[in-house]
Amino acid sequence: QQSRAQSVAVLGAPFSRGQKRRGLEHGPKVIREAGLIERLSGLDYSVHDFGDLNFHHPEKDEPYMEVNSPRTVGAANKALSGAVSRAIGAGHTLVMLGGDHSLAIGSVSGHAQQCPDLCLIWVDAHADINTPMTSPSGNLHGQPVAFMLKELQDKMPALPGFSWLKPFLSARDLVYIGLRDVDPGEYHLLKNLGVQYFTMRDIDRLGIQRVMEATFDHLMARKQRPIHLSFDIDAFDPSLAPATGTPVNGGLTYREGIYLTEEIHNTGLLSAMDLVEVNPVLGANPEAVDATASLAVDVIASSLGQTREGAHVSIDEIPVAK
Ligand code: HAR
Ligand code: MN
Ligand code: MN
Ligand code: MN
Repeated sequence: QQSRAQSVAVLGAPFSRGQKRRGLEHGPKVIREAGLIERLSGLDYSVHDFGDLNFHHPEKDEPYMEVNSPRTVGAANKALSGAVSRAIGAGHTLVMLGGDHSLAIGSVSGHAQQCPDLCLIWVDAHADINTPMTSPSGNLHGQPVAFMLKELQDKMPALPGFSWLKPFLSARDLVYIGLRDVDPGEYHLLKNLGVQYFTMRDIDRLGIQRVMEATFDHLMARKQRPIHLSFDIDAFDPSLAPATGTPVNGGLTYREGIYLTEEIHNTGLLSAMDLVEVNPVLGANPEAVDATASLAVDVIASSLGQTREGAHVSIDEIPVAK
């Protein structure tokens, strides 16, 4: 346990075209301003801030079928995938700051390039597994998981902007936690593929401790493997994370969220994580934005070893009195 990687890479992805509202492109900035780098440095890591990616937006990007901005989202994720793959290949534990959740396509695929046996823990109010044909909104941030799954290959149209991507993940290598707003097509897919998921109702029934035990039992049954944690801030209750685009009542408490991330750290297997959907433009006031950004920092720090118990920086002995 506690096999702590010595270096963390932080990569900002100021991108919002996986959905229709403005503001998510400022996510990385407000999460940094909430003190992320200082907090991680305090955990005994060498922190490499890779800055923010500079996304090139194609000028004309007509919807394809009902899907909005496919070329823009595809190109951004291709760039992100390469950057994530390089950072993980260089030995860093990767933290990706979104941006909208369509960015998980690039983040998880880049991670999988280096770690083909990774597993994915998706913490979210939403399942984000719509295909372009089942999506009620046409927004790609509601679809990233569908692009990853091998089992859905023949359900996916050839979207412009995505020819670089091959599905790379099996449904059995994925666990959801926090679901409470699942579309009919998504529910069908989850059941049909036999995906392991824990809704907020399951957390009510079992408690977060047993949910985490069952998550690791499911993913590590055959062998230990690297974890990708994709954390959508809207998994939290909107009272804690108000500055986000699709809040849903009845979300994770602060303590459930922190317990979840502490347990992920305790596996010693976290290899990369996303923190997405922090939208400072949608906070009702500056306090709402600060609360959401500071919660994001707590989630990241806890995933990387900040504990409520203490001792996240080890000292050798108590200084003697002078
Ligand atoms: N399920 C809906 C759709 O596909 C809304 C999901 C998007 N919201 C998110 N993703 N924040 O987690 O459009
Ligand atoms: Mn999401
Ligand atoms: Mn969500
Ligand atoms: Mn402390």
